[in-house]
Amino acid sequence: MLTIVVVLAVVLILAVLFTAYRITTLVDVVKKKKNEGYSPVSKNNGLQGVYLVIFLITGVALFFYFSITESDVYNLPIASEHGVIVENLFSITMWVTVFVFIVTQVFLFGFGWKYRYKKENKAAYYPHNNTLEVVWTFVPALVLAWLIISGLKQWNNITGPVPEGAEVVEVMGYQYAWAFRYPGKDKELGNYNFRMIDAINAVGIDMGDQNGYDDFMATQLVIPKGKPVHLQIRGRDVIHSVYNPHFRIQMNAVPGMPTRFWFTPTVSTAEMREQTKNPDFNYELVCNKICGKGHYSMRGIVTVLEQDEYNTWYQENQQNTFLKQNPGYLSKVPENLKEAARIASGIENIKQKQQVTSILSGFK
Ligand SMILES: [Cu+2]
Repeated sequence: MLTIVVVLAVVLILAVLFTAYRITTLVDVVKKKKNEGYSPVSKNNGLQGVYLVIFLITGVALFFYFSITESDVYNLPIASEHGVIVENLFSITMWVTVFVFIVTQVFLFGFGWKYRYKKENKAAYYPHNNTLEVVWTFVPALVLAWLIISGLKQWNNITGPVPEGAEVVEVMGYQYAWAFRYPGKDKELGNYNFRMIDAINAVGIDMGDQNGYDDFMATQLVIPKGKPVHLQIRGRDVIHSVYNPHFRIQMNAVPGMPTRFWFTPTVSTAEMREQTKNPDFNYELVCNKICGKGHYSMRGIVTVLEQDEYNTWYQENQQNTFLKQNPGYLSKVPENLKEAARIASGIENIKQKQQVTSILSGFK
């Protein structure tokens, strides 16, 4: 009962308000008809039309001015194979959108000026045009489909099957740094287990998996030139993003959902230093997600080496396996794998051991 009363009251109040509004409008119309100088728009209507045109011309001029003067900032030299294709896709998309942008802005602001209120103007009645409908549905649909399909092709390529012999590196983003894990001598990354993550075991190397005993960690991403590099990406706390503009690469690092892609660097750090005439140049691996208050400090360094330099670097670093650096973690290795872990990690030198056993057996 109460609900009905409330609803009725609301309806009645609305009806009263509406009637009052109608009456005032009608009174206004009657009053204004008597007033000859009446205009439905404000006095500076013409001036506002001119403002629109000034805004259009200044906006478009500044858009081109900044695009041209700042082009060095966003047209960084390309340093990967697929970067050339990405750049091409980007340019085509850019030109298509620039064209559409200019045309729509001219219509938007130009028509605002052209069709500004004039007493003698009368609106034309133009309700429908089939040809126009078909053209502005199909042309954008075709252009967008083509842009998306050509982008998808490239996406499928870099996230698709990895070419044989690719270098594998695990990249772990966390608040606020990157951790890099290399597969070590066996070129096979060990499993990980998020329960194993702690202050030292940054990526959570699973001590139950034999492939992980020779894995080693690096403070920067070192990769060879001219060889496919497969990045296996993880996030530890929030979403981060692996980004480098020179390689034209970017991929989110998502907790609980490993991501990956592969690419082939084509310009070494040394070559890029020459090309940019900057002896301090370094490729950067930056986080492209605002991931927290320390986001700015997620600036990693990527070093691209010639293949032989890379081999030397790898051989030197594969001695420093995670387990050898942190032998305390041996206690987490299952009993039956401890011997294998000691040997694979280099804690125990297998050759020395063989020598000792053969010498000992000689005494028998
Ligand atoms: Cu981050």
